[in-house]
Amino acid sequence: QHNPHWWGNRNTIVHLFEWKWSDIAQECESFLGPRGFAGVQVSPVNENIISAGRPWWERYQPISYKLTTRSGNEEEFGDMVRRCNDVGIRIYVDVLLNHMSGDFDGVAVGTAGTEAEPRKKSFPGVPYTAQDFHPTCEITDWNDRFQVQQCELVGLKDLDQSSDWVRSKLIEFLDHLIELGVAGFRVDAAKHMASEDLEYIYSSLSNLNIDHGFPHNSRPFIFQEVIDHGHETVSRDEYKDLGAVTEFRFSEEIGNAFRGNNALKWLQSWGTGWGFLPSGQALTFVDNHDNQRDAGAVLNYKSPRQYKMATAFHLAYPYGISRVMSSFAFDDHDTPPPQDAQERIISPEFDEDGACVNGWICEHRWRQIYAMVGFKNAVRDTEITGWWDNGDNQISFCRGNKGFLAFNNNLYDLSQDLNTCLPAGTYCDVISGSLIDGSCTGKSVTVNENGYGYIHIGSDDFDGVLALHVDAKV
Ligand code: AAO
Repeated sequence: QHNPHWWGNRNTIVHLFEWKWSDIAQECESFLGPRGFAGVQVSPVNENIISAGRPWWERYQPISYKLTTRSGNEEEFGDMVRRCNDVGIRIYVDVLLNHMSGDFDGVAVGTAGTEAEPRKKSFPGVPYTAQDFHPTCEITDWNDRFQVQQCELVGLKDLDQSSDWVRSKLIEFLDHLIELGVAGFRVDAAKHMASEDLEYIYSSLSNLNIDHGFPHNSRPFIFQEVIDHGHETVSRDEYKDLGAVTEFRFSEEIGNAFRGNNALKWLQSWGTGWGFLPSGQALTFVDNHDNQRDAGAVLNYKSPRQYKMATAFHLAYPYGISRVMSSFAFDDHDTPPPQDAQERIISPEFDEDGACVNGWICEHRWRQIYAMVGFKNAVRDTEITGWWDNGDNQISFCRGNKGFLAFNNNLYDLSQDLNTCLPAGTYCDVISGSLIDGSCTGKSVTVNENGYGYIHIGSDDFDGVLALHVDAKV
């Protein structure tokens, strides 16, 4: 279940973290479709506990499988899926199969009005009772398989996926989403469930809904959140044959490189050469909604110059199933998404350049990022050729004869003739501008008969990357 079921030459998933369904439907039609995105990962869809201050993470504490959250209700969800599929954008849902909510004093009320008593492991909205859960224990040793898979991840009531009842409820929930037209699932906390149980669940799912344009016998795309930095008892290898796996080493290493802790020249062997999973099994990202909140090597929108360079490399180098993060602004781990005085999530608003202005960051609407989504589509199925580097932090490479990229992460200029591998002509740099009415609004590069062009990236240029491709030829 490794096929993401993309349309045509599309290639990139965007995580519209905490967006409302009606806004995503609109975004599919007005932006994602026209810009050639392939799919959207959406926040959890089923009812969750209500936490004080409405932190984003309350959505990782389910109460029932009713499809009502702060993102919208079932009708709005169904409308979004249909409208996105109609313009070739697939929907992948973040699903919580590992657990229900954590402790709550007294009777908790969820986002659909369902009551539960998490402390007693009583969730009548499903229904689940204490016998559907593993006995309570705490994870203290992350290398103890029993604790990781049978104790409670941060105190969240841990479902027993070996039980027939739990399996049947999870399959019913996922099948309901398939019926509504989704293309697949991000499986939260997959490492905390036995792979045999997941295998049973995945293989029991319905085929994708042909009424939404999926071919007969299409299996749901599965990507599993398994954090494995290489020293874990429960490893990514137990899951990779069941579906794709989030490749956290990619995120960490790309952050290291573009923060300047590792020379860019080493990226020539990027991919499996770095110990990453085979390309078709790896779900790749510069940052995700968890590690963008951690201090460390991982880059996020708060370091925009490096972040855009890392994203350009991510989308230009042919490795992995790419996902771009689209965030809301945060100060700390618990910052809620943009919301009004009644704690309703608010819709993104855009300035004249299409950038988000009211608390949403919308990295996917940054020209340097959506232009690379277009680049990835334009060069699909080509190989890396013509690698060049200066022995340090200046690199360039071609994607067949369809695209060319150069990076300068040194504190001095890159200025020289380089092999772009492109047919002769003038190309717009899609990072500094666009091709509009036959001319470039940013830099342009003239390529000669031998495929060479003069490339300049000043150390104080706004962006440290330059990208050319055949769809932006003057
Ligand atoms: C909230 C409160 C808690 C409270 C709880 C229950 O914050 O204080 O106890 O409610 O009332 C999200 C939030 C949580 C939130 C939860 C529920 O992040 O703060 O708890 O919703 O509302 C592990 C799991 C991984 C998980 C990650 C957070 O393996 O699956 O923890 N991610 C998913 C989601 C996440 C969500 C949940 C799961 C729960 O993406 O958003 O939580 O549904 C090591 C381990 C990893 C482990 C990390 C934890 O990784 O290997 O397995 O992830 O630690 O930090 C280095 C190390 C590496 C380490 C890594 C950490 O690289 O080499 O080993 O750093 O980044």
